[in-house]
Amino acid sequence: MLFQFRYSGSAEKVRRALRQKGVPWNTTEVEWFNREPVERLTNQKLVPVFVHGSTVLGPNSWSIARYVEDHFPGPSLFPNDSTAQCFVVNEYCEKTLYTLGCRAFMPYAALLFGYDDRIEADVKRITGTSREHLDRTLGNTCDDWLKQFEYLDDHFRNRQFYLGKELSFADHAIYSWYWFSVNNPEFRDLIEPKVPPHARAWIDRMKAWYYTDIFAGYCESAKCQ
Ligand SMILES: N[C@@H](CCC(=O)N[C@@H](CS)C(=O)NCC(=O)O)C(=O)O
Repeated sequence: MLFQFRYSGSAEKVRRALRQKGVPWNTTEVEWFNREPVERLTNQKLVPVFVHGSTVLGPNSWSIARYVEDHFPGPSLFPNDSTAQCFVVNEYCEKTLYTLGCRAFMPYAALLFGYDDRIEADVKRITGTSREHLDRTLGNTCDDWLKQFEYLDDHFRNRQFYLGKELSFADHAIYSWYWFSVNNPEFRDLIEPKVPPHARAWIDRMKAWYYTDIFAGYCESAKCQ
């Protein structure tokens, strides 16, 4: 069972890891303003949390991925001895790309969470600034994302996936924060025409392999088997 916000980039990483391992799963959707199900279980308010039998993991997508790798058969999330490489990439994603993702997505959050006075405080806590400022500086956020793609574009010129020929958790880690960002339609319209071609091709491959549409319902285990 995966406790998630369906729009969370960290939850998307976990869904993709489960999908790669061929593990069927169920989800419990946690409401932004009522986190009781996850609090009851873990005494804290963040997702993703993964429950397998009596094991409760999270809120940390890396530790969930490690557990899934060790407890289920199926293609490795860390092929060819790449655990350390994937770890380093994931750390970069959880800092740099997470920050950019929140700047891109949070101006749109109220529309998804439902408007509530508490949203301003949450946006401030998570991004350090106001929704209005994030909206006004969405173009800068787009430029900062494109800077990440400058190197990645070159990297993907001759590689199908981050490590080369094989899909790994590094792909899920990078892609999931891009996916999170472009769930804000205004941000998507800004960045999509500008993503350089090799990065674009990689995004399209990631998207074709697995896609969570947060507006048309989200991944159910049935769809992922
Ligand atoms: N960053 C952790 C997960 C913990 C976390 O930051 N969770 C975010 C989901 S994107 C969250 O629950 N945010 C809600 C909040 O800050 O109120 C990971 O590596 O997976």
